[in-house]
Amino acid sequence: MDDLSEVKKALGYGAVDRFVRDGMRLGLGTGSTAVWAARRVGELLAGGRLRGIRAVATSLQTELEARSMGIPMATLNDKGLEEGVDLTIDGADEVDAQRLLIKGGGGAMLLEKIVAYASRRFLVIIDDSKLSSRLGERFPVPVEVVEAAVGPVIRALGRLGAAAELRMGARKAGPVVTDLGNLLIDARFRGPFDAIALESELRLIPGVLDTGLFTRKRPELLVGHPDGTLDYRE
Ligand code: A5P
Repeated sequence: MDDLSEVKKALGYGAVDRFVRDGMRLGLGTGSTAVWAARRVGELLAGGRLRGIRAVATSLQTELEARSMGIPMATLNDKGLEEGVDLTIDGADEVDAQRLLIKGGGGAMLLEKIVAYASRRFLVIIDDSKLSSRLGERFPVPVEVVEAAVGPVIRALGRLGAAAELRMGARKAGPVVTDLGNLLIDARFRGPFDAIALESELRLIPGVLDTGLFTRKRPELLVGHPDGTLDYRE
């Protein structure tokens, strides 16, 4: 299995088949890997092999995909979800040996973090290219900001040693606007950083809503390899 999209599909399907059970409240992640988990849930529900699911989407992408498959959708504000969700299945951009994450390549990290942190179990599904010896070595840290704070936040990130730039749309003029109506700044740090301290520091900058650093909830991992095997790390 050398096609990366086949590995992603195996991860999404494998995660659902191993961990999703009747009656669960589920968080459905965002991106080209997590979308396969939503598709598998939809397929099992349609075939009557899974029942009683209520799902919370982490993005418009996932919401549309899940609704098109007939998955019953809810929000964390709904009756019956006062305790959050049982399990969230989501992807990531980088995962280090301590299971600290960079997410937000798809710009959905704020909602992803809200749902992940409201989950009893948080399962991250990644192909093995996402395993990182130093967080930030390949992906910038995404920072979601209100529009009025773009300039000040870019300058504050510069003072912290990052090359920061506003994320621009592809096939859309101007910047990417998130599902929550905000803008994104990608911050590329040249050297190693303390992700836990950096997450806290960035959130203190006025106008920053959240970042793609996930350091407060260590996920379970399902790692996919090019030969098709999946490796579960608790
Ligand atoms: C979305 O904002 C991200 O956090 C995704 O979960 C992450 O970028 C992984 O996406 P892929 O599975 O498409 O690589």
